Amino acid sequence: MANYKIIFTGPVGAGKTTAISVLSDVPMVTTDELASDMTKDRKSQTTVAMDYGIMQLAGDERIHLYGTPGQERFDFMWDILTQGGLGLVLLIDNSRIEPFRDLHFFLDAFKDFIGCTAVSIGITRMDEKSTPTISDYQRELSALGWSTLPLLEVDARKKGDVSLLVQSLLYSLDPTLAN
Ligand SMILES: Nc1nc2c(ncn2[C@@H]2O[C@H](COP(=O)(O)OP(=O)(O)O)[C@@H](O)[C@H]2O)c(=O)[nH]1
Ligand SMILES: [Mg+2]
Repeated sequence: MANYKIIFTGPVGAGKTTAISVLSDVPMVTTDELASDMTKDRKSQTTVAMDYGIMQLAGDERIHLYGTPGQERFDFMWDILTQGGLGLVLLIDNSRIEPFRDLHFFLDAFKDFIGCTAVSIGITRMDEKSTPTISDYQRELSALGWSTLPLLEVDARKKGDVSLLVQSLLYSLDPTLAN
């Protein structure tokens, strides 16, 4: 049996828990607990440890999906979570005040991992706030020297959207993987 591992990251509220739950073929394991700090204004639950789900592919292949804790005070876990990972899915919440800042922060925080694997970027909540646009992100990524990264508008609640994001990650790693 072939087992792969993908890590989902991004700021609190970007849709990591939602994306993993819509993709997972088994009931998702989550460690969401009541938020005890400033994030409680944003939503009533936040991920303090991690999310975990499994995507069953054709044949015996499985992709294990791990979500990082959204809050930066849990960043000590990121190195552990990425070990053995095939690549990273970065979700950016377009409705936050400075989404480009989030983009820079996460690309920088995971640069060592991305450098030896791959990343695909999904911009969420564009239904709530339509700017910056995907073209704006494209320009920003080009300016940062990341012009060839897969970049998609996604709604984390829609399985088709997040599946495409995962497929584009697999495709960028190995065009024969993403069938
Ligand atoms: N309107 C809208 N809501 C979204 C979108 N993606 C996720 N959500 C919602 O945003 C909330 C936070 O998502 P969650 O998965 O908990 O974010 P996490 O903190 O990254 O794990 C949930 O209520 C989701 O249903 C999107 O593209 N548009
Ligand atoms: Mg979460």
